[in-house]
Amino acid sequence: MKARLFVTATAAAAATLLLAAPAMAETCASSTPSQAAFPHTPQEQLVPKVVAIQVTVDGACQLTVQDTVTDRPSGLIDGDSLAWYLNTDGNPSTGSPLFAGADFVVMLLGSYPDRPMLIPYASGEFDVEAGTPVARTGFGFTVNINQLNATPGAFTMVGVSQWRGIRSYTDFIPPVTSVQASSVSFPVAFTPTATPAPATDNPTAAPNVEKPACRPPRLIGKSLRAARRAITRAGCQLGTITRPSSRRGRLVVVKQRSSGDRVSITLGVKRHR
Ligand SMILES: [Ca+2]
Repeated sequence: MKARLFVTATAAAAATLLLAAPAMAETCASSTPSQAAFPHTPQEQLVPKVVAIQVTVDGACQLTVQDTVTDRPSGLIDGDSLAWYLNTDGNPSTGSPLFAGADFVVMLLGSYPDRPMLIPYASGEFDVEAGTPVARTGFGFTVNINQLNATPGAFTMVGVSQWRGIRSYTDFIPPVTSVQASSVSFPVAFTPTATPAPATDNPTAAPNVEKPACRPPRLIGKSLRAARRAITRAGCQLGTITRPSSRRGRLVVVKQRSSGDRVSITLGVKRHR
């Protein structure tokens, strides 16, 4: 898959650098609306190109990122791709060292133009297998902040576009000035919600606590992708993912634990007899 080629190209270099432990995610129930725009002059005067990125945070924890693209009136074609590398935990030392501490990348491929994928950074690479589809918005996407292990404050972002044309080229937003990509920054403000209080017998005692509809499904033996799907379907949130040090073989869930509506999982290598 092209996505794997593209995102693993950086993995070898990234893996040599030490990574700090991921920050604790905080839950967003409502966010402060904000907008940011990043106009861009491509490094090469070729068409098509991205001439701006718009970022919008609404009041309901939805983040929308959209490129303004010229000369692709019918959308992306096979061989084009747009990517947005997001540092969502406020920590440049977690995530991809080559993409300014990006903890996630969202990729929109010309070969799958209606299906942007949200891909987490884990164990030294962007883990395509753990990718989940998110909603497309024009040449961009909309995602819930709670899918991003977000810490309130500012996100940083590196935009990348690849174009298939007479001469194919890759363009970075902001322009690359060194071996590592630089990034733009925009506010993602929300007040983290406290852990829901324990349920009481009197349902009127805690009117502000929304009872999670989550009923944790059984995940043992499932692949990460299947587990992720089951967790979403059950109205739960995926918590921490613990991975084995060796990634040889097929990874399946070997342990799960729930806390509130979050289900954390431990992956292990599936043994064949
Ligand atoms: Ca980070």
